[in-house]
Amino acid sequence: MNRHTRFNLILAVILISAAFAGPARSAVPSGVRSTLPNPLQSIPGTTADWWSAVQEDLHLSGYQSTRPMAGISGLSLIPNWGDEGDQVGAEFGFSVASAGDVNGDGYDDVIVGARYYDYGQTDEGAAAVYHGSASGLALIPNWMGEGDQEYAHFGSSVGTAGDVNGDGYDDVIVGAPGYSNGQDTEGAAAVYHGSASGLSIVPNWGDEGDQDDAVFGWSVGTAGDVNGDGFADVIISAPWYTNGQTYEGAAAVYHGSASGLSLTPNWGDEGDQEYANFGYSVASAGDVNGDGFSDVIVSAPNYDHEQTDEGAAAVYHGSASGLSLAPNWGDEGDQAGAQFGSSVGTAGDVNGDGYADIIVGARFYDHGQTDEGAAVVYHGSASGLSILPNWGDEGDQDYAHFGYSVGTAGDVNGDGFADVIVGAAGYDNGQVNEGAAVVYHGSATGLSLTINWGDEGDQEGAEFGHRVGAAGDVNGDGYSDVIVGVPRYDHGQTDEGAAAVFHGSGYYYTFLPVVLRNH
Ligand SMILES: [Ca+2]
Ligand SMILES: [Ca+2]
Ligand SMILES: [Ca+2]
Ligand SMILES: [Ca+2]
Repeated sequence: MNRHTRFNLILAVILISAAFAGPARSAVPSGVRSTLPNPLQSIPGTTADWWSAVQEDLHLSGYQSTRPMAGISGLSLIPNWGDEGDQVGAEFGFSVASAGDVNGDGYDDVIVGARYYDYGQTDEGAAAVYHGSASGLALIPNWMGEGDQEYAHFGSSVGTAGDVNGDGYDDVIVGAPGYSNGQDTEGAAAVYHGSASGLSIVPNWGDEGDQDDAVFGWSVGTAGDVNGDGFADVIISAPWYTNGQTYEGAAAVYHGSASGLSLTPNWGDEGDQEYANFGYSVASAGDVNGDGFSDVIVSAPNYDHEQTDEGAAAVYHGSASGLSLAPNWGDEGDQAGAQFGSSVGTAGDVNGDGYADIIVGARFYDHGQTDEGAAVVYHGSASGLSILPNWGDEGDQDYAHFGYSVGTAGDVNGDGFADVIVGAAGYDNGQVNEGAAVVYHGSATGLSLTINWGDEGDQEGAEFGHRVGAAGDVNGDGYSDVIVGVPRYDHGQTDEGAAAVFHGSGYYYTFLPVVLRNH
């Protein structure tokens, strides 16, 4: 990373409240299906230890390959792009996401957060955006923003905001949950508009938690277009918000318009239970009921309903007037301490029926192994999401924390069915807590029962897969790409962190890499 721009927050506002009707229904399924094996060994022709093979051996701090390297249909087996924090303890890659297409050139761009980055202020945090091109992502950031306040932790969460002002350029959103401006650790979030030349240097919109320890901005992202007005909306959480119950948590949605996001929330809900941490993970759910309005998903991983900290997730449907005031769907972990909802997201449309599906992680789920973790997918329909999961998988290793991160992968193999990606930040396979990420392909009958792609951190404590997500299509070849965060990666600096992007494809590749050097 390098390049520095200033970050100043626009002010204030409050979180709306409404009742969070505790979701009901069944649980994480009793782990059918495959395991989290040695992902690399399950794929023919794999070269393990990608990072040492590609990055360390080439002594690169950033690199970009012009062609997919060895691989099979779907994602490349080694990264096509990577960058590092280059600062001790920066934790670059703590958050990663598609930035959408911020400069409107037809190539999707990515955003990476480094929550403890210092550049004038200790642990102010930073976020960096890299533009896509026919040859893949830029070697150095095209844009960078910082917290400019000690311990603001800017970049703890990042995401595309969608196109909130409808100008044809996607916008980005960044959370700074440690930000203080009148209230200690109230937290803040900022949105930057895209343009033909890229993102604005200064934020175009911002809001704060306005309550001590609310930690507003912990989770941020596009909400899709919940009211169908053609402008994208955003969702932001404050999982330690208190309004009757200590640290119940809250989430808020702001509608877009030709002039940008609303200055006050258009929708909000709360956990209504002490320490539920409602809003720990928030995301667009896609359009799960196919009515043309985007829906959202919000989790409360410490929600109790017969089991302590079993966790819950709730989905709210969009409409011409915005999101429903009460959840239209919900489910729970049904196991003490499972933390169902530790991560949530749209799964895309994994079975191609025209209804978006969702994915939920439960990082401490046990089913044979302690804290192995699990992830489950629910299919959408005209009446909304399935009551029971349609797919699930588990870590099958003590403390693997499978489901630590979850999300759509886009369509990495171009078969018309969306695929999903799951991170297991605590996975061990030679190195303790190296972490792993795996992808499952969609089909007319839903997700694959076995893993179609996987990779590992190959360094003790690297936590590969701490965050995972679709990268969009960064090289414009028609196949979706994915991004993986490795926030504890060391390569010259302890815990500097790294991020890696893998390109999708519909072919079998046997090319040797062509690498452009950064230094
Ligand atoms: Ca672009
Ligand atoms: Ca825009
Ligand atoms: Ca909908
Ligand atoms: Ca579907």
